[in-house]
Parts: sequence; C-alpha cells; structure tokens
Amino acid sequence: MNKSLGKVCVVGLGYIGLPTASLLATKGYQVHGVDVSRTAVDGINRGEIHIYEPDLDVLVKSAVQSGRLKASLEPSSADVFIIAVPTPFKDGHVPDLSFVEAATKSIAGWVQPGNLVILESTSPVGTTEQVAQWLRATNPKLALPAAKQKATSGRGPASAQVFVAHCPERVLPGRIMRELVENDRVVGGLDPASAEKAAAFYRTFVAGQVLLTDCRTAEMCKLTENAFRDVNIAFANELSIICDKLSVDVWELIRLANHHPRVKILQPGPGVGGHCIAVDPWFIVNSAPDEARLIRTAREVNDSKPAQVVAAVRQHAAKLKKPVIACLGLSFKADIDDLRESPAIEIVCRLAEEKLGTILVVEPYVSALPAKLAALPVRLVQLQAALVQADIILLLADHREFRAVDRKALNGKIVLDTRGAWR
Ligand code: SAJ
Repeated sequence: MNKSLGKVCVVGLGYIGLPTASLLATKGYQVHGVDVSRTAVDGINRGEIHIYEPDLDVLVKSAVQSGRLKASLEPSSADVFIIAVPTPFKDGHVPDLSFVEAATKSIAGWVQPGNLVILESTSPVGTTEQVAQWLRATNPKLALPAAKQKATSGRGPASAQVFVAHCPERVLPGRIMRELVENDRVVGGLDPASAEKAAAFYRTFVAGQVLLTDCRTAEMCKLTENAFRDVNIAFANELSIICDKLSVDVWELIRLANHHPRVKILQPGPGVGGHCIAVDPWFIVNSAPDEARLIRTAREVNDSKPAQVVAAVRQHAAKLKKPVIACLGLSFKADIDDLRESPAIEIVCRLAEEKLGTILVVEPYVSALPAKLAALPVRLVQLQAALVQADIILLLADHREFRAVDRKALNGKIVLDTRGAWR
C-alpha cells in the first residue's frame, strides 16, 4: 500500500460527501467518513452505495476494499475535516443551517492546531465565519483566524492555528465523478493562510484550476452560479408559457433563436427541481430581500411551472371519459434517481388529488413510490404497460429509456411532452 497523504474526516456521506470521500481514498488519503444514518454507514463499510450516481459504486467498493475508506457514526481526529451536509431552507425560504451547526459541533472536540476545516455545503454568505464561531464556542481552546482579511494569491504567514475555508461543491448530478476532478474550484479562506492551506489540499486531487478568494466571496460565488442558471431557465419557462398562448412551438423557437451567435437560451421543462437550483437562489433573496428582485421573480416563475403543466393536463382530461394518464419520470432531471424537490412529484400529486383520471407512473430509477405519492391513488407501472393503457402521456423526465420510445407507441394518444424529448 502507498504511503498515506494524510487523514481526512468527511462529515456527511450523501451526494457530495460520499463521492469526495471515495475519491480521496483512491488518491491516497486515509478517509474517515461520518454520517448520521446507520444504514448508510453499514452499507458503505460493506462497499455498497445508498445513492445512485454513475461509477460511484465501483469507486466506493475499491476505496473500502483498499482499507482507506471507513464509515462511522462518529468523527475522529484528522488533518483535514470536510463538512458536506445539506443546507435546505425552512418555512419562508429561510436557510436552515442546523445540519452545518451539528456537523461543526460534532468535529469541534477532534480539531487540533494545524488542522484544516473546510465547509463544502452550499451556504449563505457569512456561514464560514459562523462555522469558526461554533468551533470556538464548542472548543474554546482552539485558536481560530480572524475573519475579514482579504485573501491574496501570495503565500501569507500561517497566522492561524486552525485553518477554516469554504470550497463550495460545483458538481452536476449524473457527472459527479468526472466533475469532482475536472472542475475548477473556488477556495475562500477565513484568512489568506486558510485559503492557501485549503488550495494546497485541493491541488492534490483536482485537475482544474484552484482559485483563491475570501470565504464570503466564495459563498456568494456558488449562490450566484445557481441563481444565474435559475434565471436563465426561468426565461425559457416563461417563453414556453407565452408560446402556448400565442400558438408558437417553443422548441422550434429556441432552436432558431440559438442560431444567433450571442443567444443561448436554455430548455423549458415542468419546473426546476433538485436540492440546489430550486433552493440556493433563496439564500440570496433572504440576505438581500429588497435588492434581489430578478432572482426572486425567476424562482417564482420556475415554481409556477408545475401548475401550468397540471392545467394543460386538466384541459385535455376534461374532454375524455375516465382518462388514463401515464406520467413518465419522477426524478428532477434525466437519468438520475434523485427525487428531491422534483416538480414531477408535485405534478403527479396534484393530478391525483384533483382525481383527473387513473394515474400511472413510470420511473425506472425507483422500485417504490415516494411516501408523498404512496398515500394517493397512483400506481407505479412498467413503461410498456403505461404506453398501452394511457389516453394521455405526460413526459416529465427525459430519461434515456423514454427518449428511445418507438414513436408508433404514441399514435392516437394525447402527448404532453414537457421536455421536448420527442420532437
Ligand atoms: N433544467 C431545465 N432546463 C434546462 C436546464 C435545467 O428545466 O435547460 C432543470 C432540470 O430539469 C432540473 C433543474 O433545472 O430540474 C436543475 O438541473 P441542472 O442540471 O441545471 O442543475 P443541478 O441542480 O443538477 O446542478 C446544479 C449545477 N449548477 C449549475 O449548473 C450552475 C451544479 O454544477 C451544482 O454543483 C449543483 O447545482 C449544486 O450542487 O449546487
């Protein structure tokens, strides 16, 4: 076995933490992964994964077999601590930092002088400073850097005994293993020495550029990237609603407009889902409610899209007697199993609650309906059965198997393709 590059404790073994932990293990770090779920911990220690992400199974298996990745319910001592826990929002779109707080407090007793603590969770501006405060409050012996120093690219003196930085994850679900290595990383230090220390760590396994800044800019950078995408998707979604009203084919329109050398319109869909783009822009709105007008409106436009889809189904269903409605796809986008914040689930829920017909669902990435739908009159069926029985086919996620459907199977059906997959 090669010499270990050092020990890393990764807190949170979800969509970001587990790929990161297993990648670090295969790069030569000794990795101690921590999660609150015993099922996840036990599974990982058997070399199994509890989430689906292409190529993750192979990596986790080899990391565990090599003895370099171990999962546990408790943290342990390490050179580097990575916090990769969820940052959802509470009622009123207020950021919920309770997982970051609990994770920080759980490691505080293990952190030693010279260690590096990195927050990877997408966070509102000011959270890294808050992490330092939680560390200090839980373990008053720790000497932490003072915030509000501007990071430079020069090598500053190691002023801090404990180094604290923010390095937001930027990987795209479905391409995580590749993007973890290839993407450029923005590293924001609580002080310049922390930024330097964290950058040196990322350079050991990232092929992209590692860019240094202060922690507040790094926090805002991640939120900005997702808000930028949300605003652009909202533009496409608003266009689709306008085009419906004006009897213009939005897919053809966007294809043509995108021939302009400086126009690159994204694709409309049933709404924006996932734990990132549907959530993070609210962190900006929450921090600057009077100023973030466009960002708020984009969120509202995207959040209104599921209701538009339901209205379209309602209109068609009203013309039929006891219609069978096949809903294809529950995940928030194509070719993944992630159902978080999925507009497809909201749509199926509303169709069932309104009793618009017999509701069939096809989702090749799940073996059972999520709790929200299990209580409703909705059946999970195979694709072929749905295609045969349906009067209305509603495409919600453009999974590979749906894109490959023989168009003859759609003949005589009412087809509502929210993704433009069958054009
Ligand atoms: N969507 C559209 N039309 C489009 C593109 C996307 O309706 O043209 C919808 C998708 O169907 C989905 C949602 O938007 O419901 C979000 O999907 P996505 O592929 O745009 O992004 P995520 O949420 O999977 O990942 C994003 C990425 N951020 C950016 O591209 C700026 C990723 O790099 C981040 O790491 C991730 O958020 C995150 O964790 O924050």
